[in-house]
Amino acid sequence: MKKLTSLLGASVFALSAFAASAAPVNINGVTWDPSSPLSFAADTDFFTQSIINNPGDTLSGWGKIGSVNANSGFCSGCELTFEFGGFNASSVSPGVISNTNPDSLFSSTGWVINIDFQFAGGFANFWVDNTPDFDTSFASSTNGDLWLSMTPNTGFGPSLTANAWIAYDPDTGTILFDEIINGTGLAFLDATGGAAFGNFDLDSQLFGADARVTSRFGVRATPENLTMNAVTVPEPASLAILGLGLLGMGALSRRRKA
Ligand SMILES: [Ca+2]
Ligand SMILES: [Ca+2]
Repeated sequence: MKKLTSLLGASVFALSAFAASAAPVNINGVTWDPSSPLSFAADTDFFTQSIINNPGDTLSGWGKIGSVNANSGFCSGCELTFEFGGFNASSVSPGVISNTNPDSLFSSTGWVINIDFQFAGGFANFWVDNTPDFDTSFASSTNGDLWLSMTPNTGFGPSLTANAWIAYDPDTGTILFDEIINGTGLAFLDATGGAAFGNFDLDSQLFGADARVTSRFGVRATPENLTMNAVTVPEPASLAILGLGLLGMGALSRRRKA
């Protein structure tokens, strides 16, 4: 057991040493440096998403990744787009109502209400397209080759949680769901497939998830964005371990010769 532990320790050390010395990796045209402190931080300032009014409504959206590790030239001659969907609102819980909150100044009625959203289910897909055609449409966001597919990690309960200040009409008691002032969202995702699956499937985040996604949305969210953070490796973990195995065999054969 002690030997196994030290072997594992050596593999982890070798793996991280390998990552630290690695050049930027290129997976189907998408390049990034897995050894950067952020490893893989994808950001987009444009995305479309559906509006949730009631429990049972489904959240979906799509868009184009604008930068990876703050580099907008991460996909030369190609584009990385995404879609998400199937996030079913399991609860929509109204809270505080205010006309003095700074967000209320941006409401058409002068009033806002705080709403907590929780979701169940869902999926996310990333597509790399070598004939870039993104025009904000769903079709142009979901063509090309599947780069990464993900499903929610439900270690913290819901598949997605969000909180938003939304315009409120106190005269009629109506929540104006299409007038979102300021919102944030959080989800943890597990990689399930796609060309970059092996680079992401490291269980590096809370609850053993592979990625953490945060979003800001609404008229006061500047910028409106979607950010995904993940720890990645330059090559699929299984290949890296195979490589280590070959290194080990090399060491063994050298020892035999001596
Ligand atoms: Ca496209
Ligand atoms: Ca995983």
